[in-house]
Order: sequence, then structure tokens, then C-alpha cells
Amino acid sequence: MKVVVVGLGQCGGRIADEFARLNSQARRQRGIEIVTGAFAVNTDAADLSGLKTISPDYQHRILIGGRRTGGHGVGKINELGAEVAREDADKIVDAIRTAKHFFETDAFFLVAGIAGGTGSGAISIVAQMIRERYLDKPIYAMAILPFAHEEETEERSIYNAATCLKSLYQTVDATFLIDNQRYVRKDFSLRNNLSKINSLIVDPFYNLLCAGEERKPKHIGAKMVDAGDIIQSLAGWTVIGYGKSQLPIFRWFNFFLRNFIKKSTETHRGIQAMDEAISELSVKCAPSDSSRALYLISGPAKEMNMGLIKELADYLRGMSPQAVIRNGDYPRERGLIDVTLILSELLTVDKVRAYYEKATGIIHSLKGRRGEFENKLKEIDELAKDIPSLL
Ligand SMILES: Nc1nc2c(ncn2[C@@H]2O[C@H](COP(=O)(O)OP(=O)(O)OP(=O)(O)O)[C@@H](O)[C@H]2O)c(=O)[nH]1
Ligand SMILES: [Mg+2]
Repeated sequence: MKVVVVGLGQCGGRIADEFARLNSQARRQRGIEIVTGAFAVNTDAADLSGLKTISPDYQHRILIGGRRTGGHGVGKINELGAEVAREDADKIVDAIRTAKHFFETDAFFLVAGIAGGTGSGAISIVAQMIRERYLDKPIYAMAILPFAHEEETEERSIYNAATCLKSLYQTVDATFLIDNQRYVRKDFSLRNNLSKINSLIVDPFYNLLCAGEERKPKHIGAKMVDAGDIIQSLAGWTVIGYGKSQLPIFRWFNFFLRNFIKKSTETHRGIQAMDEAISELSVKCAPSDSSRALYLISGPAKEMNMGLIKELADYLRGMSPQAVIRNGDYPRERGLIDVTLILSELLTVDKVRAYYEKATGIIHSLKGRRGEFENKLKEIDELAKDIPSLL
């Protein structure tokens, strides 16, 4: 599957930059292309210049709202992010069309951190503009949920997250929910954490996007997962997970296992990778709430067989009994078996509910505070009414 990736705001831009890196990796290691264009859109010129892989010209690193914000961002006000995106929409949509192999694109990926101002405000507006221009291509959002400490200390984060998610649900075909907090590694500094988190976020898409683009027969599975399968598997709230199981390094050990342990070791490893993918899902959710699911298993060709694929299908069926499950194999990885899992059309997600509930509370208390504030202003005006003004 080939995608155009558009990152909005600083977080979105950095993750789009990671997708550009993933494409260079696919080209170098596998001789295929998975990203037809990578773009970063921001109100902050300095953030754009800090990217690594996205082409450094103004058509790929797109500055919006220049006159309004002076190139310094919108300071967490996502209404302003939405407004400048609307004003500069043509600039963004025209730039996207310049992608070299645009006509080969299967879908759009739009990415943003939903707690900030620019990305959170712009993502649904840009989705709407792309939808109007390119009716036939699906649009997927990647919504990066804030860290726990941001939710605890900044009401605006919750408000931005809630308004952004509601607007996305109304515009895009599916939204990948990705919770920053689930990727935090305690032993890293914040700066190292962010770049580590960004690669952990995009890596699960590598095999998924590559599988359908392979042309060499030895890398084409018995059951291939291509763009059509992925598109059919995505709707509404969506999560992604990845898990792997290392294969023993020594052949004789493998041989020993194969001969003396009754339970199929491949199946065991496949289940282990699937279990990890489920426990590492990008947002906490119940697999039984999904209406669609897709998994892709990759490993050395000789380790994969139809039995393994079927066992995994049965295993997932047990967890997501209501879901339409699609699956496939990809004879690619060496030395490990890995599983990429998508659960989609989730009926409910606790995080989303919590944002909606908390934001509603915030809006009511803001209205109350605004009323009090205006009464106090009136009171002081009243007190000053007999005092002469110098103007
Ligand atoms: N995973 C990840 N999350 C990030 C990164 N940078 C920021 N975030 C998250 O994204 C949220 C939004 O931050 P930014 O992307 O900086 O905000 P923005 O869209 O540029 O908006 P303004 O700066 O307010 O105009 C933050 O609250 C963080 O939760 C990053 O590099 N990686
Ligand atoms: Mg910013």
C-alpha cells in the first residue's frame, strides 16, 4: 500500500518525517516504495527546519498562517490552528498534488498530536479539503494522545483532544488512536523518549505497507495482504499493535525442538507474538469491542504454514468474536516471527469517552467562570462611574 503522509504541527511533522525514513528503508532494504509523498505543515518555522528526512523545500515543509502568527505557532489555541489551516488550505492541497508518484497513492495518512494548537486544529480541516479534491481516496488520521502529565496539568490539552477527536470522527474514514503514555520508557530522557516513541509509533506500519508492494515471488505470501485488505479493515476508531518472537539462533536447537516437543513450536511463537501485539496496542481497549480486525504475520518462509495462520485466526476469533477478521502472511523477516495487528471499528474506547466527559465538564465550568468574571468587571465599572476620565 502506498500512502501520502501529511504531518501537522510539531508532533505530526516529526512522525511524518519518520514515515519518510521508513520509505528510505523500504527502498534500500526491499527495493519498494511505500510513501509517495511526505509533507509537514506547521505555523512554526523553527519546527519545520528541525526535520531530517522530508525534503527541505517550501512545498514539502509548508508554513501556514505566516502573517497571523509571525512563524511562531498558535500557542495551543486549536481554534486558531483550524482557522489558519482553512485560510491556507489551497497551499497545502496544491503541494500534495506535486508528490512524484501521486497517481499511485492508495490512501492519505494525516498525523497530529491532538493536545496542541496547530496539529489539533488543522488536521480535520485539511482532511475535509483533501476529501473535497480527491473523492476516491480514503483518508486516515493518526491521533497522538497526550502524555498523562499534560492531561493532569493542562485543561486545554483535554479540551483540544476532545474537539479534535470529535471533528476527526466526522471527516476521516478511520482514526488510529495512539497514546503517547503507553510508549514512555522510564529510563530515557524526555528528548530521547520522543524520538524513540516516534519510531515505535511508525515501525508497526512497515511490514503492513510493504507486504502488498512486493514483486519478487519469494516474498509474496500464500495469502497476501494488500491495499484492498487494509482499506476494508479500517473504519472509525482504530488501534494498531506489534509483537515479535525471536527464533533460536542455532539450527540444531530448532531441530531438537521440532522433533521432541509435541506442541508445534511455530504456532507457539506465533501466539506469543500475537499476545505481545495485543498487550502493546496503541491505546488500551477491549479486543471484543472491535468489528473489524486484520493481522499480518511475517517470518522466514520455512517457518510459516497454513496451520499457523489458522491457529492465529482461531485465537483472535476467541478474543474478538464479533469482528470480520482478515489476515495474511509475509515471508520476509529473518530470525523472528512477528505479528502486526489492527483492531478497527471499535464500539467504544475508554480514553475517547473520558476526553468527551472531561471536556464537557471544562466547558461548563468555563462558562460559569466567564459569568463570574463579567459580573466582577461590571461591579468595578459601576464603582468608577462618577470618576472623571482623562481621555
Ligand atoms: N509522540 C510524540 N508526541 C509529541 C511530539 N511532540 C509533541 N508531542 C505531543 O503532541 C502534543 C502537541 O504538541 P505539538 O505537536 O508541539 O503542538 P502543535 O501542533 O505544534 O501546536 P502549537 O505548538 O500549540 O501551535 C503535545 O502535547 C505532545 O503530547 C513528538 O515528537 N512525538
Ligand atoms: Mg508547535
